[in-house]
Amino acid sequence: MNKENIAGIKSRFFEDISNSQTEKSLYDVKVKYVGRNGELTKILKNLKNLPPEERKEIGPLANRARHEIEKAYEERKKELGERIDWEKEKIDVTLPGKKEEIGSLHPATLVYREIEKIFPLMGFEIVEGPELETDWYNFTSLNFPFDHPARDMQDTFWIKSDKKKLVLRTHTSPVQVRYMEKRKPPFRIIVPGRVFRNEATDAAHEHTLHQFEALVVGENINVGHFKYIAKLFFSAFFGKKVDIRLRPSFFPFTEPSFEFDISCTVCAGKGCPSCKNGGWLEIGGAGMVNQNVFVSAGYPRNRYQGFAWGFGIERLAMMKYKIDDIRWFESGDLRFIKQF
Ligand code: FA5
Repeated sequence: MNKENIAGIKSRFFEDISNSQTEKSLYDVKVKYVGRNGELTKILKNLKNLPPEERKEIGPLANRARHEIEKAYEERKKELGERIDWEKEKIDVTLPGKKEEIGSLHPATLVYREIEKIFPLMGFEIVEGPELETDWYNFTSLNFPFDHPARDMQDTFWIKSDKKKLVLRTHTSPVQVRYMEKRKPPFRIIVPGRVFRNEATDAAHEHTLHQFEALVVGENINVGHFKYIAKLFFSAFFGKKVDIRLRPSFFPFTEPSFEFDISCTVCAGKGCPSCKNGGWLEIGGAGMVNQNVFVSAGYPRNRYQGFAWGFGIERLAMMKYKIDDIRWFESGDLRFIKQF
């Protein structure tokens, strides 16, 4: 056992590790020299059998060699770890790509966007209001008397609350008073939004639906303005000339009140299955703002006049995209949504 042996072990070890290309073979080299039965380990184990003089000389050399070997092993291991494994990195450019699913807009959203595009061109501001409303804004400020059966017109989801009487708004009309409290006429606004009705659903009725309200107020606004704006909007929306028809109706917050129909967009008023042969399609309610509503908002009685309407967005989408059942809208059924 001598110094040359140790120097030889070291140089063979360094050669072996520089030839190792994987962590596994590197580890095998380490075991070969400093493992339990490794070449250097054997020398270290044998130190105790050496004469004291030799032990003094060989001991520090062998220990230093072990440290050097372990340190070199760690460095080489790190080096191999940082190397790019080209085998693993290879890509097969002939494989088909991953298909990205692209979503589509819900038909109610499409109608929203259309409304929000057309009305600003006619000088309308788009306004929003809360879906959870107080009894005051949803009913009382709109001239619904407390004990009047008119409140039953819109079956209501009442919310349990200690403070104010709260409802899921049954229409977009509460935004009328909310807006007028803050602004003075003249103005033109559109209020799109979600509303809720506690009613049995069928092909034409949902519990959760969308409406869009219009409110135009000034000193000389009349029914003619209403008819003109509505006709412009529907012609732009359907991309064809649309006629309109008003029928007498009742809403507590308008006087006079109308039901609003447009000529059938399928048969142009001649009569077909879409309009049940009547030639007209029902769109929503409208009327001249009742003076009591202006008073609720803090305006003087009889100073201003205005018109308002509330139309169903799903009903419009059904006409535009020929959808046969309103329940598709809230169904979450992708087969339906993907068609738009
Ligand atoms: C109203 O909601 C009034 N706020 C409209 C109004 C506004 C009148 C301003 C005058 C002035 P009505 O309950 O009729 O009215 O609803 C208006 C429209 O909303 C209906 O014509 C219909 O298009 C739609 N709508 C109402 N209830 C449902 C429902 N359950 N499912 C689908 N659409 C509905």
